[in-house]
Amino acid sequence: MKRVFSGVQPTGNIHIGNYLGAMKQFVDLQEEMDCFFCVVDLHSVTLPQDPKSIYSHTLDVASLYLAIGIDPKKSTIFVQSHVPAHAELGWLLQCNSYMGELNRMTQFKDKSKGSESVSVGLFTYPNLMAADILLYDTHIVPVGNDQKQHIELCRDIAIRFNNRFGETFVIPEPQIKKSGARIMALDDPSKKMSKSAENPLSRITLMDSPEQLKKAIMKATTDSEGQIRFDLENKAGVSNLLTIYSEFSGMSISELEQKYEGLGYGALKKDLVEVVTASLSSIQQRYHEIRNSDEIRNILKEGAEKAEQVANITLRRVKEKMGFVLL
Ligand code: AQP
Repeated sequence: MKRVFSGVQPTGNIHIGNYLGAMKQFVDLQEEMDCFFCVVDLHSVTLPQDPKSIYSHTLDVASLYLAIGIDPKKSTIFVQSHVPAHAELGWLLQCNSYMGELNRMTQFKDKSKGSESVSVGLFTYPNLMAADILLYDTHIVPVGNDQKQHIELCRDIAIRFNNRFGETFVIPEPQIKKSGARIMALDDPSKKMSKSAENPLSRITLMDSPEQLKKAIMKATTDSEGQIRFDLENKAGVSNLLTIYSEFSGMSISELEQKYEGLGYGALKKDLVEVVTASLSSIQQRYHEIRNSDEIRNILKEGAEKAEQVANITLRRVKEKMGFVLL
């Protein structure tokens, strides 16, 4: 059976970009593959974080995994820092990768831009991410478009390691959706929707009330043309709204273009508010049932035990190949 690994950082409220680009795929994949879904808390401290916020967002993300339909009987749900092998393999992979290749990572350039002091962890983030993936002999990594470059680096590191030390790692493939893999910010469709963007109206989070999401959608940047058609280059804002609408409703973009022919942006936005509100309300209901129950901690404990068993076998194999004395 093929293996799947993916993770979400507890760096803020999960937005519809995280959901449509990555998490929604997790639910389908668990039916046919052996899935490991992680809350990647060690990644979240690569930028300064409030400890209270990491604590609560870690439990939020885990609860959302369940609320969107990930079944802990079918998939392994766990927290990265509960499995020490991630940090250990991360170090070994740092020693098997080069400054030059990490320097080319666009996420590092974007996230370090304008900061006076940048953590070493932000620079070596791709090594930890490679460790996350490679520890589980992962075949498929479902992610949004922004993680494509990191997965390519993970593959390069794994292939190089296999060539140097002999067959050790499974070489993973990214799974990036054709539509919805890069949901753009509502206030500025030239930027991707992000948890940490300053303007809360730039995103819709899975926990937004109907009033909050209505405000963000009705204020979303469009253009002055007034025609509802998909054109990424010239109409990025409208195209983004059509993508979100299509992903939540299941209607194709061309069906939507026909439906709104001759109508204005107000009509499109008003209907989109309804579609998104309806989709999020069932997730929110289940989330509130789970978030404050004991169930979530038990699931994370079982998940960590299962993940650790698999991860430790891979880590031992790596250390053996590299010449470490094993007891
Ligand atoms: N805008 C997006 N559209 C589609 N997919 C997206 N993802 C992130 N943003 C979008 C995908 O969501 C998964 C989890 O992301 P992450 O927690 O690793 O965070 P990130 O990629 O660094 O982006 P965020 O959510 O905006 O967080 P911050 O603000 O902390 O950087 C990944 O599969 C990602 O591709």
